[in-house]
Amino acid sequence: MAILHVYDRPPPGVAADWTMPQNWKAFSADEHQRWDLLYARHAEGVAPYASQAFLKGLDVLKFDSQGIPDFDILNAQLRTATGWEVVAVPGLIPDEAFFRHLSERRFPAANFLRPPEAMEYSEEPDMFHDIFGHLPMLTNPDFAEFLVKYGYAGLRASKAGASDMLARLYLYTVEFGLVIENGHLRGYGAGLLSSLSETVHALTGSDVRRIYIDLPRMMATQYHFDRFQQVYFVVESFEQLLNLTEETDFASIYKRLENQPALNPDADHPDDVRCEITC
Ligand code: HBI
Ligand code: FE
Repeated sequence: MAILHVYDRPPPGVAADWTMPQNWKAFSADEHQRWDLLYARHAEGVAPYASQAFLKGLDVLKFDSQGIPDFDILNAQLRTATGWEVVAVPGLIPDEAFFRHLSERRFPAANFLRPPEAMEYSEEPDMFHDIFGHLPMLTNPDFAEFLVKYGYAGLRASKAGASDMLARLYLYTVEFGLVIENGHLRGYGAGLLSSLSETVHALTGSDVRRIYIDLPRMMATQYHFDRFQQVYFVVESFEQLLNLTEETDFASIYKRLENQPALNPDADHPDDVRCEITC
Protein backbone atom coordinates (compact mmCIF):
# COMPACT_ATOMS: atom_id res chain seq x y z
CA MET A 1 0.00 0.00 0.00
CA ALA A 2 1.64 3.24 -1.09
CA ILE A 3 2.17 6.30 1.08
CA LEU A 4 -0.94 8.30 0.19
CA HIS A 5 -1.52 10.67 3.09
CA VAL A 6 1.32 13.19 2.84
CA TYR A 7 0.48 16.80 2.05
CA ASP A 8 2.47 19.95 1.47
CA ARG A 9 -0.44 22.15 2.61
CA PRO A 10 -3.58 21.43 4.67
CA PRO A 11 -6.23 19.89 2.36
CA PRO A 12 -9.85 21.20 2.43
CA GLY A 13 -11.46 20.82 5.88
CA VAL A 14 -8.07 20.82 7.64
CA ALA A 15 -7.04 23.83 9.77
CA ALA A 16 -3.79 25.76 9.39
CA ASP A 17 -2.34 23.80 12.35
CA TRP A 18 -3.20 20.60 10.44
CA THR A 19 -5.97 19.50 12.82
CA MET A 20 -9.37 18.37 11.55
CA PRO A 21 -12.59 17.10 13.14
CA GLN A 22 -12.34 13.35 13.91
CA ASN A 23 -15.93 13.08 12.68
CA TRP A 24 -16.34 9.82 14.59
CA LYS A 25 -19.94 9.40 13.37
CA ALA A 26 -18.72 9.14 9.77
CA PHE A 27 -16.74 5.91 10.39
CA SER A 28 -18.46 2.90 8.80
CA ALA A 29 -19.44 -0.34 10.55
CA ASP A 30 -16.75 -2.01 8.44
CA GLU A 31 -14.07 0.39 9.75
CA HIS A 32 -15.19 -0.19 13.37
CA GLN A 33 -15.02 -3.93 12.71
CA ARG A 34 -11.50 -3.66 11.23
CA TRP A 35 -10.43 -1.67 14.31
CA ASP A 36 -11.83 -4.38 16.64
CA LEU A 37 -9.96 -7.07 14.68
CA LEU A 38 -6.68 -5.14 14.81
CA TYR A 39 -7.15 -4.34 18.50
CA ALA A 40 -7.99 -7.91 19.55
CA ARG A 41 -5.03 -9.32 17.59
CA HIS A 42 -2.48 -6.83 18.87
CA ALA A 43 -3.62 -6.34 22.48
CA GLU A 44 -3.46 -10.08 23.08
CA GLY A 45 -0.34 -10.69 21.01
CA VAL A 46 1.89 -8.01 22.49
CA ALA A 47 0.83 -8.49 26.14
CA PRO A 48 3.78 -10.81 27.06
CA TYR A 49 6.29 -8.36 25.50
CA ALA A 50 4.85 -4.90 26.18
CA SER A 51 5.96 -2.49 28.91
CA GLN A 52 3.73 -2.47 32.00
CA ALA A 53 3.32 1.27 31.43
CA PHE A 54 1.89 0.55 27.97
CA LEU A 55 -0.49 -2.16 29.25
CA LYS A 56 -1.63 0.12 32.08
CA GLY A 57 -2.27 2.82 29.47
CA LEU A 58 -4.52 0.45 27.49
CA ASP A 59 -6.62 0.03 30.65
CA VAL A 60 -6.66 3.74 31.49
CA LEU A 61 -7.84 4.62 27.96
CA LYS A 62 -10.49 1.86 28.03
CA PHE A 63 -9.73 0.73 24.49
CA ASP A 64 -11.58 -2.53 25.01
CA SER A 65 -14.93 -0.92 24.24
CA GLN A 66 -16.18 -1.61 20.75
CA GLY A 67 -14.93 0.14 17.66
CA ILE A 68 -12.74 3.11 16.85
CA PRO A 69 -12.28 5.24 20.01
CA ASP A 70 -14.26 8.50 20.04
CA PHE A 71 -11.76 11.29 20.79
CA ASP A 72 -14.32 13.21 22.88
CA ILE A 73 -14.45 10.25 25.31
CA LEU A 74 -10.77 9.29 24.93
CA ASN A 75 -9.53 12.83 25.63
CA ALA A 76 -11.37 12.97 28.95
CA GLN A 77 -9.25 10.00 30.17
CA LEU A 78 -6.03 11.26 28.59
CA ARG A 79 -6.37 14.81 29.95
CA THR A 80 -7.00 13.47 33.46
CA ALA A 81 -3.93 11.22 33.27
CA THR A 82 -1.28 13.65 32.00
CA GLY A 83 -2.94 16.71 30.45
CA TRP A 84 -2.41 15.38 26.90
CA GLU A 85 -5.03 15.11 24.21
CA VAL A 86 -5.21 13.45 20.81
CA VAL A 87 -6.13 15.50 17.72
CA ALA A 88 -7.08 14.19 14.27
CA VAL A 89 -4.84 15.06 11.31
CA PRO A 90 -5.07 13.90 7.67
CA GLY A 91 -1.77 11.96 7.78
CA LEU A 92 1.95 12.80 8.04
CA ILE A 93 2.29 16.53 8.71
CA PRO A 94 5.35 18.80 8.39
CA ASP A 95 7.93 18.38 11.17
CA GLU A 96 7.48 21.90 12.56
CA ALA A 97 3.70 21.48 12.97
CA PHE A 98 4.24 18.03 14.47
CA PHE A 99 6.80 19.29 16.99
CA ARG A 100 4.55 22.23 17.96
CA HIS A 101 1.64 19.92 18.72
CA LEU A 102 3.84 17.71 20.90
CA SER A 103 5.23 20.73 22.78
CA GLU A 104 1.62 21.75 23.55
CA ARG A 105 0.57 18.23 24.68
CA ARG A 106 -1.41 17.36 21.59
CA PHE A 107 -0.70 14.06 19.82
CA PRO A 108 -1.57 14.16 16.07
CA ALA A 109 -3.33 10.94 15.03
CA ALA A 110 -4.00 10.03 11.41
CA ASN A 111 -7.73 10.02 10.69
CA PHE A 112 -7.72 7.08 8.23
CA LEU A 113 -7.61 3.34 8.94
CA ARG A 114 -5.48 0.92 6.89
CA PRO A 115 -7.49 -0.86 4.16
CA PRO A 116 -8.39 -4.60 4.47
CA GLU A 117 -5.48 -5.60 2.20
CA ALA A 118 -2.99 -3.87 4.58
CA MET A 119 -4.22 -5.40 7.84
CA GLU A 120 -0.85 -7.08 8.48
CA TYR A 121 1.26 -3.99 7.95
CA SER A 122 0.51 -0.40 7.07
CA GLU A 123 3.43 1.30 5.29
CA GLU A 124 2.29 4.69 6.59
CA PRO A 125 1.14 5.49 10.15
CA ASP A 126 -2.64 5.05 10.21
CA MET A 127 -5.06 5.66 13.10
CA PHE A 128 -4.40 2.20 14.54
CA HIS A 129 -0.66 2.85 14.71
CA ASP A 130 -1.16 6.30 16.24
CA ILE A 131 -4.00 5.57 18.69
CA PHE A 132 -3.16 2.00 19.75
CA GLY A 133 0.62 2.41 19.39
CA HIS A 134 1.27 5.90 20.76
CA LEU A 135 -1.50 6.96 23.15
CA PRO A 136 -1.14 4.38 25.96
CA MET A 137 2.39 5.58 26.77
CA LEU A 138 1.07 9.15 27.05
CA THR A 139 -0.71 8.11 30.27
CA ASN A 140 2.74 7.60 31.85
CA PRO A 141 3.82 10.91 33.49
CA ASP A 142 7.57 10.59 32.81
CA PHE A 143 7.09 9.51 29.19
CA ALA A 144 4.44 12.22 28.64
CA GLU A 145 6.84 14.87 29.98
CA PHE A 146 9.66 13.48 27.82
CA LEU A 147 7.51 13.90 24.69
CA VAL A 148 6.75 17.54 25.58
CA LYS A 149 10.50 18.20 25.97
CA TYR A 150 11.08 16.35 22.70
CA GLY A 151 8.54 18.67 21.02
CA TYR A 152 10.40 21.78 22.22
CA ALA A 153 13.74 20.25 21.16
CA GLY A 154 12.14 19.56 17.77
CA LEU A 155 11.10 23.20 17.30
CA ARG A 156 14.70 24.26 18.03
CA ALA A 157 16.03 21.51 15.73
CA SER A 158 13.76 22.69 12.89
CA LYS A 159 15.28 26.16 13.17
CA ALA A 160 18.80 24.66 13.21
CA GLY A 161 18.09 22.42 10.20
CA ALA A 162 18.71 19.37 12.40
CA SER A 163 15.23 17.75 12.28
CA ASP A 164 16.63 14.58 10.70
CA MET A 165 19.03 13.94 13.57
CA LEU A 166 16.32 14.53 16.15
CA ALA A 167 13.90 12.33 14.16
CA ARG A 168 16.30 9.44 14.80
CA LEU A 169 15.93 9.96 18.55
CA TYR A 170 12.14 9.70 18.04
CA LEU A 171 12.52 6.53 15.97
CA TYR A 172 14.77 4.76 18.49
CA THR A 173 12.62 5.65 21.49
CA VAL A 174 9.02 6.61 20.72
CA GLU A 175 8.73 4.21 17.75
CA PHE A 176 11.02 1.26 18.59
CA GLY A 177 12.16 1.77 22.19
CA LEU A 178 12.82 -1.00 24.72
CA VAL A 179 12.75 -0.62 28.50
CA ILE A 180 13.83 -2.73 31.50
CA GLU A 181 11.02 -3.38 33.99
CA ASN A 182 11.50 -5.60 37.10
CA GLY A 183 14.60 -7.12 35.52
CA HIS A 184 12.87 -8.02 32.27
CA LEU A 185 13.19 -6.47 28.80
CA ARG A 186 9.94 -5.02 27.43
CA GLY A 187 8.88 -2.96 24.41
CA TYR A 188 7.26 0.49 24.62
CA GLY A 189 7.71 1.84 21.07
CA ALA A 190 4.56 2.43 19.01
CA GLY A 191 6.05 1.13 15.76
CA LEU A 192 7.05 -2.00 17.63
CA LEU A 193 3.79 -2.66 19.47
CA SER A 194 1.60 -2.02 16.44
CA SER A 195 3.54 -4.78 14.64
CA LEU A 196 3.38 -8.11 16.46
CA SER A 197 6.07 -9.71 14.29
CA GLU A 198 8.56 -6.91 14.90
CA THR A 199 7.81 -6.98 18.65
CA VAL A 200 8.76 -10.67 18.78
CA HIS A 201 11.85 -10.02 16.62
CA ALA A 202 13.03 -7.11 18.80
CA LEU A 203 12.47 -8.86 22.12
CA THR A 204 13.55 -12.41 21.25
CA GLY A 205 15.57 -12.30 18.01
CA SER A 206 19.12 -13.70 18.36
CA ASP A 207 20.65 -11.54 15.60
CA VAL A 208 19.43 -8.26 17.11
CA ARG A 209 21.61 -5.58 18.72
CA ARG A 210 20.11 -4.24 21.96
CA ILE A 211 22.16 -1.28 23.17
CA TYR A 212 21.74 0.92 26.23
CA ILE A 213 20.50 4.41 25.46
CA ASP A 214 23.16 6.74 24.08
CA LEU A 215 21.65 9.92 22.61
CA PRO A 216 24.51 10.94 20.26
CA ARG A 217 24.79 7.32 19.01
CA MET A 218 21.03 7.20 18.34
CA MET A 219 20.98 10.60 16.66
CA ALA A 220 23.84 9.54 14.36
CA THR A 221 22.34 6.17 13.39
CA GLN A 222 20.25 5.70 10.26
CA TYR A 223 17.21 3.41 10.39
CA HIS A 224 15.27 1.10 8.10
CA PHE A 225 11.85 2.09 6.85
CA ASP A 226 11.01 -0.99 4.87
CA ARG A 227 12.14 -3.82 7.16
CA PHE A 228 12.76 -4.72 10.81
CA GLN A 229 15.34 -2.65 12.63
CA GLN A 230 18.61 -4.46 13.43
CA VAL A 231 19.42 -2.26 16.39
CA TYR A 232 17.18 -1.31 19.32
CA PHE A 233 17.97 1.01 22.23
CA VAL A 234 17.15 0.23 25.83
CA VAL A 235 16.24 2.68 28.61
CA GLU A 236 16.45 1.69 32.29
CA SER A 237 13.30 3.70 33.03
CA PHE A 238 11.14 6.47 31.52
CA GLU A 239 12.52 8.75 34.22
CA GLN A 240 16.00 8.13 32.75
CA LEU A 241 14.66 8.97 29.26
CA LEU A 242 13.12 12.20 30.57
CA ASN A 243 16.22 13.24 32.56
CA LEU A 244 18.58 12.54 29.66
CA THR A 245 16.44 14.64 27.31
CA GLU A 246 16.28 17.50 29.81
CA GLU A 247 20.05 17.43 30.44
CA THR A 248 21.22 17.02 26.85
CA ASP A 249 22.65 19.98 24.95
CA PHE A 250 21.31 18.94 21.54
CA ALA A 251 22.96 21.87 19.74
CA SER A 252 26.45 20.59 20.66
CA ILE A 253 25.53 17.10 19.38
CA TYR A 254 24.28 18.55 16.08
CA LYS A 255 27.58 20.45 15.78
CA ARG A 256 29.63 17.31 16.46
CA LEU A 257 27.59 15.13 14.07
CA GLU A 258 26.90 17.53 11.22
CA ASN A 259 30.06 16.73 9.24
CA GLN A 260 30.20 13.01 10.12
CA PRO A 261 28.64 10.25 7.99
CA ALA A 262 25.52 8.68 9.55
CA LEU A 263 26.14 5.36 11.31
CA ASN A 264 25.08 2.09 9.73
CA PRO A 265 22.25 0.54 11.81
CA ASP A 266 23.47 -2.96 10.94
CA ALA A 267 26.97 -2.56 12.37
CA ASP A 268 28.47 -2.61 15.86
CA HIS A 269 30.13 0.56 17.08
CA PRO A 270 33.05 0.63 19.55
CA ASP A 271 31.24 2.52 22.35
CA ASP A 272 28.13 0.35 22.25
CA VAL A 273 27.15 -1.16 25.61
CA ARG A 274 25.09 -4.25 24.88
CA CYS A 275 22.05 -5.04 27.00
CA GLU A 276 22.03 -8.76 27.78
CA ILE A 277 18.77 -8.71 29.76
CA THR A 278 16.09 -10.88 28.18
CA CYS A 279 12.35 -10.47 28.10
N1 HBI B 1 3.24 13.58 11.29
N2 HBI B 1 1.05 12.89 11.71
C1 HBI B 1 2.37 12.72 11.87
N3 HBI B 1 2.81 11.68 12.62
C2 HBI B 1 4.12 11.47 12.83
O1 HBI B 1 4.51 10.52 13.53
C3 HBI B 1 5.06 12.36 12.25
C4 HBI B 1 4.58 13.42 11.48
N4 HBI B 1 5.44 14.26 10.91
C5 HBI B 1 6.87 14.16 11.08
C6 HBI B 1 7.27 12.99 11.90
N5 HBI B 1 6.39 12.17 12.45
C7 HBI B 1 8.71 12.63 12.11
O2 HBI B 1 9.54 13.27 11.19
C8 HBI B 1 9.10 13.00 13.52
O3 HBI B 1 10.30 12.40 13.84
C9 HBI B 1 9.23 14.46 13.63
FE1 FE C 1 4.40 6.72 15.06
